Amino acid sequence: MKGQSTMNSTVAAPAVPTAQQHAAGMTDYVQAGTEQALRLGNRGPVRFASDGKLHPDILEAFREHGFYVFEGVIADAELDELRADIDYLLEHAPTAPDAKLDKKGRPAYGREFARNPYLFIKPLSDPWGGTKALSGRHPTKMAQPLPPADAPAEIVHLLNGMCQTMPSGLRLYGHPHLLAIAEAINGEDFVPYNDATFVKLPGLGGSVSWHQDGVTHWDSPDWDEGIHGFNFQVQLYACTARNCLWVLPGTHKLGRIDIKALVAQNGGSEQVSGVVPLLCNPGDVTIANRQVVHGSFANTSPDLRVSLTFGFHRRSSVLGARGALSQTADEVYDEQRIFERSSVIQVAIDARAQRFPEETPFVYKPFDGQEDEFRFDQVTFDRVVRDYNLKDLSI
Ligand SMILES: O=C(O)CCC(=O)C(=O)O
Repeated sequence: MKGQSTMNSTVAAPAVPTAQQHAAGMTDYVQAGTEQALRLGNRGPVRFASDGKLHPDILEAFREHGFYVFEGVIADAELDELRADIDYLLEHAPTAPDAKLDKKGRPAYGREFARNPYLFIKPLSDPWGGTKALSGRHPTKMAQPLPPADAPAEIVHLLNGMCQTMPSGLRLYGHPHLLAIAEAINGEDFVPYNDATFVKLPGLGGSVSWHQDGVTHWDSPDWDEGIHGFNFQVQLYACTARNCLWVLPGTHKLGRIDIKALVAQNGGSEQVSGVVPLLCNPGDVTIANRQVVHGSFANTSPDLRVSLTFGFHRRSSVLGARGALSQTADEVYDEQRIFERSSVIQVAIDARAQRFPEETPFVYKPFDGQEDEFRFDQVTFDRVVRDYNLKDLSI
């Protein structure tokens, strides 16, 4: 139905913008958000204090705003390996969600994995906004500009399972600075959450509607700002205000936010006020509290964004919790489940040590003394890493 008829008038539904109109409509918003983001002062290189722990100033800024941008974390050589592995996955993707072949007629990559490595969407669409998907945590819909006439019917939006689909992804999972950050935030016995790589193709990439990530612990008597953990995003390309993730600073401390009301107060516009873009150069890494309100717009810019996104929790948030999001409610995260999923970190540390022998490996305390049982080789990969994401610890 195009418009809503009343006794005296017809109210036209908002016109669907073309990609060019959508991009033009973001110009002022992008500029204001960029200026505000750069004023916050929560960005810089990873720094450690004299005790070897993450610098307390960084933790304080993260706790205040709910996110932080670490500059220049991933060295160029490692970035090249990550980009090459992503290119391989995109090059060998099935031509459609259920297709068996890739665009060159070869068997599509990854059909042997229990969880499909690829999630497809329609170009410039918002797959989750206003739906019940993912526990209904995206209550409003973003604008879905008209894709160009020659756009493919479906494009890759997410890549799942970087520890098994990308050798460089497994090694990244063992990065000593990233794991030191996870330890500083969630304690020595920190545990993994999940991973998903957002691919925002130039002029085609979809949006992620405003949401908070956590779904299980909002009413917990132990609720606090860190109970739903945090996510890293490792950025393989520059993130501009037009293609990047935006967050509403400080909202991780406020409990569950009424996102419908937030958008309604904004006249129904997706361009919510007060949110800021996570501007990055290639090799920068962001952390975002999973409770902070965040989202991203349809990518009507000419720039590709690839964000390897993976999170960590406090062990206490997960132990005894039931499955949510990608996991089913009949799963209970007991000691064994946590041990098995966490052992991927230990294998990743060893895979990394074999590739970068000059680096000092991270010591993951829950596996201190058990390293030899988790040395990276094909047998261990098949035992520990293959289909590891069936055991994600989503809350
Ligand atoms: O990177 C994006 O565009 C969305 C990321 C996101 O929503 C998330 O990690 O929960």
